[in-house]
Amino acid sequence: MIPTNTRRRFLTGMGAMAGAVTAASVSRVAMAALPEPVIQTTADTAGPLVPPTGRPYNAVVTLNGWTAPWRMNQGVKEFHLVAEPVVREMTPGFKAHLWGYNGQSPGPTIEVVEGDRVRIFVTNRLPEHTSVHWHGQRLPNGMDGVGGLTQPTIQPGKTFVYEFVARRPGTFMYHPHGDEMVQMAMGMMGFWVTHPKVPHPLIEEVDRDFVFLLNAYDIEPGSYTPRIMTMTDFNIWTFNSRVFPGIASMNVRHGDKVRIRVGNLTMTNHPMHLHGHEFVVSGTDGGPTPKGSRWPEVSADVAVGQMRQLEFLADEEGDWAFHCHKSHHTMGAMGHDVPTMIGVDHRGVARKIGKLVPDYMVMGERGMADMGEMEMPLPDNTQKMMDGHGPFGSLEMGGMFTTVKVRREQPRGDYSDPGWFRHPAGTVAYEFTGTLPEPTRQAPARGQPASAASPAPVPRQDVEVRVRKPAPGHGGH
Ligand SMILES: [Cu+2]
Repeated sequence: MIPTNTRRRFLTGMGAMAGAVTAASVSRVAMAALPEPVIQTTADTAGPLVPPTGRPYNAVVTLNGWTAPWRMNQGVKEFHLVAEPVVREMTPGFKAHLWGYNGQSPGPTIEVVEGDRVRIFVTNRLPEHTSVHWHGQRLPNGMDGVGGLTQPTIQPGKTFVYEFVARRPGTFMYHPHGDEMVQMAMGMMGFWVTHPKVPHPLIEEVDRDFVFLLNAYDIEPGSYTPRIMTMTDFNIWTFNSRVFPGIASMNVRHGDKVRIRVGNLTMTNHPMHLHGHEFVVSGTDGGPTPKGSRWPEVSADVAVGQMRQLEFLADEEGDWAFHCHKSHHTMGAMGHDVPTMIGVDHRGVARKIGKLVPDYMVMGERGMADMGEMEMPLPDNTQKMMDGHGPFGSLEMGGMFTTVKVRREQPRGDYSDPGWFRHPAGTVAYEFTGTLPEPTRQAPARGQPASAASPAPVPRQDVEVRVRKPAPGHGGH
């Protein structure tokens, strides 16, 4: 493991970041060498990396990530990626030992302009070989990064150079194509955005452009390193290797056009769902979608290996949930072989077991919502299940979940978190405190449709709970 405290803290603000890409500050000797790799030491969301030179564009913001600085070297944009073991804080109190690039997992977002000639140095500090595949790019075959097929793999300690022109504007990603099952299970991936060179008929200019990757890990409670052989039963579901409440909110100004670019490098699909607004899928990793193919949605499935651009007008104020609609993917670490206990009253049993096992607790007899509230002893370094809290209490979310915060007072270009929404008086769901009438239970008269029956009240019956009892025949024990 590379100790993070020995690393220079390169990035203290946008000024420092801009400095790293100013060619004038690089000496002639340094120009002949590789660009110095820039290492990120936090999982915070860095602001947009406004290009100091070249064509201006509206820079993207990577959720709980950052954008790789570059240097211009005789007309070529040079980047330096370092594949290495990293310690990733997935949420405060829970760290994972992953593999990534330049200090974090995922690696830095690479952001360029259509037509840019790009040179990427990749140094391998992993204990095994790797390669980098530039997912979705048009490029010479030998730059495609498939170890064994288009190049020899990059051995530990070696540096390879990839060079190509970013021909197609759009939404891309990068990941290894050498021992990729292990290396992606360990967190090796990153985002890539190519902005159009000139206004494009199918690529709208937006005010805010957020990017992140979907990833999943299998980390035993109390441990640090993902199990790499897991194929389907992951327990940590993340946006950019973060779990809610560790995932940053997407903070926008009321009336902003917003684009959210999502790529999926997990082993299953994720229906991404936005509250309070409708979006269109304006593009995929294959390019912008034709206008005639766009229809309003509030959920869009992102299948394995796919990328989607979701675009909408943020015209409703509030804190709007944005999450995977598979409920298991928003609730966090748990065993799934827990029996369903809803409706089973086992208080008496719990008291008896509690005398023998003081920490014993009953789970799930009224549903699982209690999990979000309770203080349960957990091993160190464990993602708490359903740990997120909001202004009205526990959110019972702990995975692929965040919010889009839409505010009138959010300044243009300001990405800072405005805090929780203050709802105007009379606009929050409230408790009804009057008396409840007895429910009317309809019994259709014989030979009559239910709608025609007079609403004769039916006496209330308690719900029957069937409890499986042990079969007889154990008398001999
Ligand atoms: Cu999901």
